[in-house]
Amino acid sequence: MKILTLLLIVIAMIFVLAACDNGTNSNDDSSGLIRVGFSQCDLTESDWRKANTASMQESLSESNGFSLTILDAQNDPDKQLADVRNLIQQGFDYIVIATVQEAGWETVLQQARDAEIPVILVDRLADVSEDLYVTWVGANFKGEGETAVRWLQNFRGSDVNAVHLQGVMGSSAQVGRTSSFLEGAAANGWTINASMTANWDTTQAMEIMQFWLEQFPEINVVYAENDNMAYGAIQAIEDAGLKAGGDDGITIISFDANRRFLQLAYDTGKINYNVECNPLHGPRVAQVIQALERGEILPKITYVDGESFDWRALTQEIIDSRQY
Ligand code: GYE
Repeated sequence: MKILTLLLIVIAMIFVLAACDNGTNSNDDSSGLIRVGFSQCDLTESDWRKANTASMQESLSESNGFSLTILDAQNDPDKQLADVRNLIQQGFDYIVIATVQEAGWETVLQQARDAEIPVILVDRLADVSEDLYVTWVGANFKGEGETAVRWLQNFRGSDVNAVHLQGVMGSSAQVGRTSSFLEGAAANGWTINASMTANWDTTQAMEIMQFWLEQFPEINVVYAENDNMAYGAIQAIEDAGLKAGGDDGITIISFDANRRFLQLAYDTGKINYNVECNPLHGPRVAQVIQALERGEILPKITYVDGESFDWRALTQEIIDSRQY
């Protein structure tokens, strides 16, 4: 009789233990770390992106209580969707995404919601209903473009005969910076001879600029949507025996304000105006996750501020103080 009673107790205990572990929550992390899956649009696309990734790794570290997994979409929108589905299947506690493109996210973000995994958008937006992500941390790209347009108005007035190097088409930074430039050109009667994507890349920008310099000999402005493309345009301009920047060269407008390009502007004047876009999103994302862990409700948008730099106002002290 005693054996039967003992057996019944053991069976009962097995059922009780099974009920405690619902088995579906693969978020259980024995280390007690918060598991974060980060889908980065492209690890190597630009100086800005490398700084952005490093910031995420530094903030979402084990010493800060996180276990971070980063997947590189290599600027392939389809791969990024597959990467995020992979993160959903692995049952991360949070999924962070810097989208390659704003379009195409409705289905996969609904799958994340169905899996009860909060999604945080960083840097780039997704064209979906707001209930599919917890919050977005990034810069006001349209505002950045408006800042550049205002400076160009002051510097050149109506005398703008431009070419326009765009980032990856459909990415939030490209969408915002492009729309402001097109609106500014229309309002000021500026000529934009051509707009084309160089995918944030120096070599692609140099090749496109070489072609444009042959097609449009009167170019006096390059509007480049990031530093790496501005640098490619400068190389093409100088290879053609022309002057980039300064008071009397082809005016170069850029975005991101990475340290090494501010140094170039300070040393040589080759980038006339640079609008900062802060890539150091790691601390903000860590704060967002910790707030969510405390059950706090967050605003849908958290803009990060940036400065802008006229080459004539730069100092070595400003450059040395830059974090990226
Ligand atoms: O300007 C570019 C990067 O989304 C703000 O992407 C970011 C942009 C940045 O590759 O350099």
